[in-house]
Amino acid sequence: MTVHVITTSPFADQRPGTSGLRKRTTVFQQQHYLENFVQALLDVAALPPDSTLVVGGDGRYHNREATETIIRMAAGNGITHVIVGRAGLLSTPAASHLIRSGAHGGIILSASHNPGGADGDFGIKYNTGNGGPAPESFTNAVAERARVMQQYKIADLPHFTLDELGTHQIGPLRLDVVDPVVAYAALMESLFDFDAISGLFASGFRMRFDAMHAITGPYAVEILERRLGALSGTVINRVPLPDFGGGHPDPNLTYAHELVEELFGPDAPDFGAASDGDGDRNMILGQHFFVTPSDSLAVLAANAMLVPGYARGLSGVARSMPTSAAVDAVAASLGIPCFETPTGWKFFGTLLDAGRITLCGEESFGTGSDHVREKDGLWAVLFWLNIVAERGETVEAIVREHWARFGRNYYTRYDYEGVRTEAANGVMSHLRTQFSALPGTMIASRRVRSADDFTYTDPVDGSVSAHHGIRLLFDDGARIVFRLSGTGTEGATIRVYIESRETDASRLGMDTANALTELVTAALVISELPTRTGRTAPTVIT
Ligand code: VG1
Ligand code: CO
Repeated sequence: MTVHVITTSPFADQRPGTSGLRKRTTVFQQQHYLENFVQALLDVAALPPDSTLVVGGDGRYHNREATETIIRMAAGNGITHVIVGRAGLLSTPAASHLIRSGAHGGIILSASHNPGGADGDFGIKYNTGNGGPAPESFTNAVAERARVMQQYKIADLPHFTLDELGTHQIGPLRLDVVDPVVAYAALMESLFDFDAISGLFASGFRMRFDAMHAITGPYAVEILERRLGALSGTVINRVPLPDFGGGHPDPNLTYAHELVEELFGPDAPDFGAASDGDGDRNMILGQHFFVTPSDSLAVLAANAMLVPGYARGLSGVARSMPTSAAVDAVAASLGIPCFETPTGWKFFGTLLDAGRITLCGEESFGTGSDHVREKDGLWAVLFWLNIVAERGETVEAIVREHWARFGRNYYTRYDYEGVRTEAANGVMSHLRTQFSALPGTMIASRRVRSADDFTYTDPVDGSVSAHHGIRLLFDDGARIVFRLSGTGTEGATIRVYIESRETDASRLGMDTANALTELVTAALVISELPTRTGRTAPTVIT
């Protein structure tokens, strides 16, 4: 095997964001661009020569070429064993599971919920041996390394294919091509009561799952239709496509509109769900009913004892800072700790590894547990199905009963996408100038308790991470949070998160928009967002 050492020069923009490096596909297709970043990942990972690396991605445009390049570079860097999903495909949670089953790390190709295709986005990230996204200390080191990259190593391997399952010896490299679904499906069977869920479907329970032409199609068909007996056709948009059929593979009320129309239409199924580009997000719908992701996390925590994999109870829970405090109320009633972390799954890793939490989630349609180290879309869907099967109640009834018991956190998120970067930064700095003046003032008929920029100290390793969003906290539990997205590729995206807490039984059934009108107005006034950005309405409201 010949190893070529290729001379290159650094790119100035290779700094990972919330979840790896995401750029336009055309940026990744520049000569040496992917290679430079992969070399930086491998340099920082510094895996010993006999290590095993998992490689796979969500199947978007450029996935296969990038996978083959990474395999050649892994060999060129002395790695002797690579596990890859057939055709280079692996959902993010399935990749996490494979890494945890004995590999030393993994490279995941995905821009997740971002659109794909030749004129869409591409992405790449590194997961460490625990199966989770590399921590900030790692991603910062990668950015530093990429900034000075002068050469990368790539092996001249004999011809190989990603389409034939099995172990292939390619020069010094052992390449295991695995079915992307098998190990993951077995993991799901070990956690959930498949008999109970099959019984639910056998009784006539109807479901629709929208795979959005992304990676979860084959997983959902195998698990929901083949193993659990859901009607054939339950999974729609089931064929993964390199451009996701031109859609935006983000399972929310705006982009999963086909599913939403059906669940809110006549003769709606009992249950609806969708996942994103790489399979780690989930949206849960009941008949004519939307479950906010923050509520979903709280409901899973409150009902975990009904599910075999969690029947022993939860050690603790965690949520990202902008996620509503609905789960906090459940944790308090269970008498378990509840942690608040910055946005991005990488911050849950230490807590999960230390056994301090069992469940965690984000408001951005992400929920997960200690079964892997990524959020997991289908896992959340199965968790819900298991609860519905056990309780024999509708999704809506389960959520309403939850509110009656724990109170309700009204919650909405406004996204302003593609804002000019200077305007977005202007909004954030204008808010910062008000930190000392705001506390004690009355806004939206509530008293401001504090205004700050969220800084996190990891309770396990003590690492500190700053600037994770501006918080206005009110005396009555309401909150307004402003953040700039770290996953977009075009200009800036401002996210405004608004929440109010209600425990008065007569006020639990309000329309969310009505319940939050005053706070929304206040958020726009205080931030001067409309005048500074020229935006009169958000791109997406969740
Ligand atoms: C968004 C979400 C965040 C999530 C991240 C990755 O990040 O807000 O909660 O962890 O996407 O999700 P940001 O920085 O754009 O707000 V995924 O499914 O795109 O890997
Ligand atoms: Co995702």
